[in-house]
Amino acid sequence: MLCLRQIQLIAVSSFSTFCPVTMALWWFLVLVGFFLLGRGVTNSLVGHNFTTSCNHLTLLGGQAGGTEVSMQRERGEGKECDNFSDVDFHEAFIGTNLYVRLLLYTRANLDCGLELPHHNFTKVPLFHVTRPTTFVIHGYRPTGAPPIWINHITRLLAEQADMNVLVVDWNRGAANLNYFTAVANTRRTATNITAFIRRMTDEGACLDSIHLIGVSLGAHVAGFIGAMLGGQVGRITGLDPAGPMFAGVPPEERLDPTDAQFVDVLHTDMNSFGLQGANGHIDFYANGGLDQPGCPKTIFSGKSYFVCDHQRSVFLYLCSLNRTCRLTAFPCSTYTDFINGQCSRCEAFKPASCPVLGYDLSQWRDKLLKLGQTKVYFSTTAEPPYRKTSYIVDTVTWNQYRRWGLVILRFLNGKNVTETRIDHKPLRFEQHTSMRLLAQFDEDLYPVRKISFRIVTANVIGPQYKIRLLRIMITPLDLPERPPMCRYDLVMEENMDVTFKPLSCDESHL
Ligand SMILES: [Ca+2]
Ligand SMILES: [Ca+2]
Repeated sequence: MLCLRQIQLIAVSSFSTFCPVTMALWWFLVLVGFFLLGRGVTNSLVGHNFTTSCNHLTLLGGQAGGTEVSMQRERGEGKECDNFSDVDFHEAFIGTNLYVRLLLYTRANLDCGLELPHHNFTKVPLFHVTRPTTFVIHGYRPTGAPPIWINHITRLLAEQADMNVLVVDWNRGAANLNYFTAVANTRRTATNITAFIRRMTDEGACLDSIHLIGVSLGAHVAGFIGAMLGGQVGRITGLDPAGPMFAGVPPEERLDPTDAQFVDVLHTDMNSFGLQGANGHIDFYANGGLDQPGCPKTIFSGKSYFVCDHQRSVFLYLCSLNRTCRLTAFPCSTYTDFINGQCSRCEAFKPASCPVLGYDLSQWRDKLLKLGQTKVYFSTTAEPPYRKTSYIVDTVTWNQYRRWGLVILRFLNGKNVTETRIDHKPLRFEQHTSMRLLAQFDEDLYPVRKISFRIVTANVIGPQYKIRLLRIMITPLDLPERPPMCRYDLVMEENMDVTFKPLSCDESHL
C-alpha cells in the first residue's frame, strides 16, 4: 500500500516502472470511472486542408454522376443513414473483435453518413478520391458508446473545404473492458486503413492531401498509418495522444514527427490518459498540458474526473474548427516560463503571429518544418470560447525593505471590472526590482479606462509599508493592434490598490 500515493503519477512516465498494486488500483479506478460514465465517454480526432499540387483534381468529381440511391440520399430520401457502431455495454464487457468501418461525410451528406466499402469505392458517387480526404480516428471506447463529438466534427470539417470526411469506426475493437486489447487493435486498424489508402492512391488520390486526425489511441493509429505509408501523408493531428502503454516507447511504436509530412499535437492530460513529451513538429500544451480549468480535481467528483482533461483536447479542436476560438500559443521551454512572462516573442514566425491552435495551422507549416520540433504553450478559460486575454506586465518598483507578495491587477471601463491574480509563486520586491509578469484575464475588457494594481503581502495587521511603482508598462500579448499602456512614478502601500488612468507609453514618458 505504500505505493498508493503514486496513483496520480502512474500514467505519466513508464508504466513498467510502477508497482503492480498501483497499476491494478489505477486500472480499477479507470474502469469504475468509465462504468460510471456509462454511455458518453470520450476520444476522437480531427481534420485538415492542404493546398497541394493534387488538389486541383478535386473539382473534377463535383456532383456529377450518382446512382439513384445516392441521389435519394442527397435528397434525404430512401436508404437510411449509416451510423457509427453502437456496441452494447455487455459486448464491450466481454470484449469485441476488431471490425473497421469507414463512414463517409461530404458537403452533399453532412448529416447522413454513408458506409464506404473498402473495395470498389470508386462506384460510390459521393466519394471522389481526388478530393482532399480527412480521416477521423477515435480512441478507446470502454463502454462501446459512440463518441459524442462525432457528428460535430464531421459537419465542421466538411464546412472547412470540399473534402471527403471519413470516420474510421473501429468501435468493434476499441470497445473492450481490457484496454490492452484495444491497444493491440490499434496496429491492426492501422494496417486496414493503410491498405484502403493505398487503394485510394491507386485510383488517383494524393497522399499530400490526406489528413489523419486521431484522438487518444486514435492518434497512435494515425501514426502507424503514416509510418506504413513512409511518412508521406500530408498531415497528422494528434489530440491528446494516449499515454498508457505508449510512454517511453520508441518512435516507431507511437505517434512521432516522422509519421507524416506535418504532425501537430495537442496535449491536455499528460498526467493520466495523455502522453508526455513532444510528439509532433509542433506540440501545443493547453494550460501546461496536464490539467484543464473547470475539470474536477478529485475522484469524488464522479465520472468527469476521468475524462474531462483528456476530452478537452477534442473540445478545443472543435472550437477552433467552429472559428469561435482563436487560441494563440507561444514557443517556450516550459509552462512555468510561459506563465512567468518569459515567452512572448513571435519574431520567428513573422510576418505571421505565433501559431494558432487548430485546423488552420497549415499557414505556419513551412516555418515550423524549418524550425524542427517546437513546443508552444497557452492558457484557456474553463468554458468556450476558452480564450484568455493576456498582457505582459513590466514593472519597476522601489521599496526600502524586502517584501514578498502576489499581484492583483484589475481593469475597469466604467461599468465592468475584470481581475486577475498573479499568485502562482511568491514575488520578491526588494528595493529596486524590475519584474516581468504575465497577466491573463478570463474577460476581455476593452478599452481599459482605469487600472488598479495591488501588491498583497502577508503583513495584514502591521503598519503598511510604502512601495513606489516607478514604472508599469502593460502590453497586449497577441493583440498587436492594441497599444501598450504605461504609467510612471506612483506611490502605493502594500495591500492597497493604486488606481490610475493608463496613458500611452509615449505620453507618459514625457
Ligand atoms: Ca511513429
Ligand atoms: Ca490531468
